Amino acid sequence: MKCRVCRGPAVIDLPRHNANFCADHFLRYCHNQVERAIHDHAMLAPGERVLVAVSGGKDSLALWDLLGALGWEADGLYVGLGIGDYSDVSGEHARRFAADRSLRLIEVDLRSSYDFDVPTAAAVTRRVPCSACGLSKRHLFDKAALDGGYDAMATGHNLDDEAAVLYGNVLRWQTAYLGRQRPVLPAGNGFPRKVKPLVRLTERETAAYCVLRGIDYQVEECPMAAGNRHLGYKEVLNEMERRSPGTKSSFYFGFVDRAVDRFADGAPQPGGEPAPAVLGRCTRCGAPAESELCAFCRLVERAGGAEPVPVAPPRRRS
Ligand code: Q46
Ligand code: ZN
Ligand code: ZN
Repeated sequence: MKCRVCRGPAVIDLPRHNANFCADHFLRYCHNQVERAIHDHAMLAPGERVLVAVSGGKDSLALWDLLGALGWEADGLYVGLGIGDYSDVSGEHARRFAADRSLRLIEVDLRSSYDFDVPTAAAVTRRVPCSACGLSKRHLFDKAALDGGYDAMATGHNLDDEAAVLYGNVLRWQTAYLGRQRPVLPAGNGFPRKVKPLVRLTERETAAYCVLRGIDYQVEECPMAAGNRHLGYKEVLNEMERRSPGTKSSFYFGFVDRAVDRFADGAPQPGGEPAPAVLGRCTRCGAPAESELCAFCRLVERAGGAEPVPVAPPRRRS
């Protein structure tokens, strides 16, 4: 197996590009893909400050590393979710990455700041943990980005994540979500700009990037991921990709290039869905809200101070 560029020994094969790369040219490939995503979707302008949502996993640490390598001023934000050992180890990886590179990591801990954690919130609300978790992360990311005056909030969503979410939204024709599934969401209405610079890389590629760059990351799977539909969608898409390399990329980028505008706010909605509500402000925290309190403050009302529930040990990734 030889590198497509230099003909030296290759360390990775990328069937969807019909290419193999040596370590140096694979790292260059990753830089190029991220640069192209940022450029093609006008995610960031020169000199802008970025806040990276850091989980301690491969994608967010690869993203932070890549943005730095490409010259962006990027700080990290880690949210302590209180998911037992899984969160403890994830936090350690995030802190070590930042300390080793003298980067700034902002930390927010759900338990110490809001008196609840994700397992407790899931038990109290009787909803899947990812629902309370996603809601909390979105709220705290938005708040930190706005409070810190960052120009954009960057997340480590990769091509597999985006294709799986798109697949799920199409299966259920969730048109409001489809209209928002873009690699960049502009700032406005109390929200910061949100960008996904890894959309051109798969999770196998971000894992390989971390290994080649010597980045230690959380390899365990979140113990609360069971019931998360996206894992099943990823399996289906991986099988299709195996049979026909390039399927994920053409599915996702075909949608972004040719279909997402059809689902944008204001576009006629299939099934006569009502137009999205105009948001007011949360009377407690000032975040955008559909009622007196925003969804996060309502969650704090319900789960804050509740008896903590035990957490199952982490599951190793298959
Ligand atoms: S951390 Fe949170 Fe994920 Fe765990 S509870 Fe679900 S959303 S799976 S990225
Ligand atoms: Zn090479
Ligand atoms: Zn609020």
